[in-house]
Amino acid sequence: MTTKVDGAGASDVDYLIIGAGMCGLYQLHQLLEIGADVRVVDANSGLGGTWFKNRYPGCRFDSESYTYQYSFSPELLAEWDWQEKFSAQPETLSYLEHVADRFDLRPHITFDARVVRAEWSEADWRWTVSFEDGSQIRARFVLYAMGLLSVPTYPRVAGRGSFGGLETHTFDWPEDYDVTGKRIAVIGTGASGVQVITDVADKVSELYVLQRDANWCTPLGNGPISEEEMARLRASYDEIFAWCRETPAGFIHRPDRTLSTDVTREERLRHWEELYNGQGAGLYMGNYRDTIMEPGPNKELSEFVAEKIRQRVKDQRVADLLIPKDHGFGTKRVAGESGFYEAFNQDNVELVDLMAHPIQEVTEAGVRLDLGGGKVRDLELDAIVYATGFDAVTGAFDRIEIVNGEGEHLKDRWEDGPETCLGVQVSDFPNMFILVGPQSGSATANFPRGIEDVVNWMTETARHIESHGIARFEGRREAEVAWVEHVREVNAKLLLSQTQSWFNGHNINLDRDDKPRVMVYLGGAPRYRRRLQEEIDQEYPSFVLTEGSGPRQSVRAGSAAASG
Ligand code: N01
Repeated sequence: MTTKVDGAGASDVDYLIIGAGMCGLYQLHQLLEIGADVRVVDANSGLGGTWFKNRYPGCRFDSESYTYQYSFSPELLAEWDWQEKFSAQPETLSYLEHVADRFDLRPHITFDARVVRAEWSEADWRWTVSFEDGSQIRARFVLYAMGLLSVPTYPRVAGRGSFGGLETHTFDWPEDYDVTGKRIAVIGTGASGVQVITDVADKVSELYVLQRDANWCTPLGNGPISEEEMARLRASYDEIFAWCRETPAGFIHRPDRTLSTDVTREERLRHWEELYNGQGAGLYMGNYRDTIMEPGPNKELSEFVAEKIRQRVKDQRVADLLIPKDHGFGTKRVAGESGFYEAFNQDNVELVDLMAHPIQEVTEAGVRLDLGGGKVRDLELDAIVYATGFDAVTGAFDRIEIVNGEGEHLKDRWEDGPETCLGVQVSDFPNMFILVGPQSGSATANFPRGIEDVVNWMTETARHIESHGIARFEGRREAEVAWVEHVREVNAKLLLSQTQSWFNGHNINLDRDDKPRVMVYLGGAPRYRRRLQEEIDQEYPSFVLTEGSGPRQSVRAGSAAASG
């Protein structure tokens, strides 16, 4: 199937995938299936991406397990039993390892291979990809599958790095670290912080939760999956995947077409009570749709959840601090929790309000808080855990020098925010495909569901490339401008686009300015899938495809053979 390009310079490989996480593994499998010449490289020493790295206590996903798996293989679906409704990191990693073994993917993956530079040559239409150790691979096409959340960020506080005990980001948690009896501070109460805090609270001697802004959390409703339940789920996989294909975020939860104002307050509250006590992200994703679009309904829902926090936390001063004041419920990603609020009822757990008492510095013994008026408080600790999030979406791209034929760096191009052609390419960066990145529908969906859409599109596109002898594939600038505008318009309909979170490119831990960026696509997975399919059906009108074997032909092909 693979047509080797016989241009000026030979390639080491036709398709180079960067990242051996959930997306990269599936793309590898699909390209092997069509007989493509493909290799995966990953900076880590093992596969799994997010699930390889995040080993902090309590790490799990908040998608229902049976929706967080590949759907492409009936045999795989038949043989894998999920143990918990919301699988923890070790089980998810085992699943991905099983997939790699079952489909014999490992021989095609190179580990410990951190990409530092990728440079496009106009002379022979190849990417030269350079690694940290100085080695290089030349590829016709480079496919980026590096994850949205693979570059951790740390607070810019004095003394960081000088602490004598364990000082770690959740992303880099040392798996063999035993928290029993330790004095620990966790900085940050996003999804990662909430999980680690809940998990360690009853094991440590002292737990200090250092919170800047509070985040909304709802009960996850986790529990074991019995054999009978597993059999029932397995028998329903076709319907489950078909249903997830039609929900905006690829979850089993789907926004209700009913408006909250269409029902009585009594009915609303009853419905919210059911959703709160149900499973997963129902209150967030399966609610009356105006609750995430209109400030009034959102306020009422926020008050409902705030009251739950007041009921669950004994000390009302603490409860009040745990109720977000800067954003409404569901206008940032809501974290699933399993006893997070009850942890604050324990004597060994203290919530520290960083808004009132900011961190002055990290010392050799722990964290020094600024109490104001020249007073300080020293927290003596064994471990400091930064649950402070990521340089999300574009961070992994920024870490690589990606240079086009004009010598332009992608990082510079994206300085004021990323611009992509349908989330899969960037104009002037030919033969570079983005599988997971900005403005892609894969990014905000239940991940396996979202990436299947993009990988399936990429695989069809690779088929087209090979069968039509395409040497160069490049997003059109006008299509890019139109896509960014579309994403901006669609996103604006949701309150999510108005808050300060990684969804909108905010991260004040970074040195760059904190203005909002069009990072993610909130138009929903079905719409995104249809948009990508249109490209296939209409022979890629948003892209310039050049047939031939290399630049010499392109002179002629530029007008004659370029399709679309
Ligand atoms: O990161 P975050 P995360 N000083 O950015 C605080 C996925 N995920 O790793 O709100 C003090 O959400 C920051 O405070 P504030 C999921 O997609 C999924 O928790 O900015 N505090 C916030 O509390 C999620 O959205 C799962 O004021 C600082 C926290 O750190 C994404 O990962 C589980 C600070 C960062 O929260 C990221 O989640 C875990 C500073 N200088 C993660 N800087 C599941 O599927 C930041 N903070 C369940």
